Order: sequence, then structure tokens, then C-alpha cells
Amino acid sequence: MERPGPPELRAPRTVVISDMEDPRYPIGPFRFDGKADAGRRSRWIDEIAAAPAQLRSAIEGLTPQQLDTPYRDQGWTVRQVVHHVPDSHLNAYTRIKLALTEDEPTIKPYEEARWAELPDARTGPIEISLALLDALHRRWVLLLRELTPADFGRQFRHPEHGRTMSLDEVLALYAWHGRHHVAHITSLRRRMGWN
Ligand code: NI
Repeated sequence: MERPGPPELRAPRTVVISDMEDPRYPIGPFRFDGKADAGRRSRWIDEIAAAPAQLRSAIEGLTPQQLDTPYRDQGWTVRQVVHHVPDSHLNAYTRIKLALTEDEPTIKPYEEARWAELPDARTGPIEISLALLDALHRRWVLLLRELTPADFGRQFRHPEHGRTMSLDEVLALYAWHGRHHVAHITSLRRRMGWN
């Protein structure tokens, strides 16, 4: 994506902006190497368990006007980011339960960008989504901590990706996803000097 600034300082088209400089991916894009063991699963579950408190801490003290500031040019506002996290994790929670109780189910994708434009996500009080995320993650972690290695090998099929995903990959993805969106907010605060 093009960066603002005087023409002479603009990066030529051929220069690739690294993941870490891309405001869309403050902690880098999700990558999964396919490796999972008890230690890694336990760390991913710990990250999921910690996410609601980290999101609370990320928004602490922000004014309504700051909450309605996009975290990047053309991006969601902080408020939309906060509401997006439980929207996404409710879907993930459901997909995991489907994979645990059905044989390689095909899951239902959702249009996350359109969900973020619905009135509750654009203007709703963030406390509702923070409370929703608290309860959801407590329930989710209660389940995840009891799963066996065989359970983590269970899969669902994503109709748009055209492949199956194991619960190991899903776990790693959502551990990343919480940190990813918290970092949108903390990096905005840093850039704006809101700390
Ligand atoms: Ni997301």
C-alpha cells in the first residue's frame, strides 16, 4: 500500500513494505507451520485466555472520540475492532464445536466486513462486547483445556478455502487473531501519543 509523504520520500512501486511496517498486520500475518504439541497448544490456549483482559487494557481510558478513530487509513474504528473480536470468536467457537460433534462438517463463512458495518458494531457501547468476550473466552478455554490430541486433529471444511482445517490450526489462528486486533489498538495509541 502507498505511504503518505513528500513525493521524493515515497517508496517506489517495486519496494515491498515489510509485514511489520504494514499497519494492517502489526504483529505480522498469521502463519502456521503445521506443528503442534502439548506445549504449543497450552501456550495458544493461554493466549486465548488472556485476550479479553488485553483488549480491555488496550482501550482503557480512551474517549468516545478516540474509540471512533480508524486504526488506519480506510480501516475500522477502534470501536468496530472491539465489536469484531467477539463476532469473529463466536463464529470460531461454533466451528470448533461443530468439528468436535460432527464428521468433518462444512462450516458457514460470514461476511466480517459487513458485520462490522451493522449498527451495533458501528455505534454500540464497547462494554457489551468486552463482557461478551469475557464470558465467551471463559467458556471456550474451559473446553479447550480438556481436549485430547485426537480432538485437536479433528477438522472442518471451509467452503471458500477449499480445504480442511484442523483444530490445531484453528487454535493457533485465534490465539494470533486476538493479539492481532489488540495490536491494532495499541499501535494506534502509540502513533497518536494517546498513552
Ligand atoms: Ni479479525
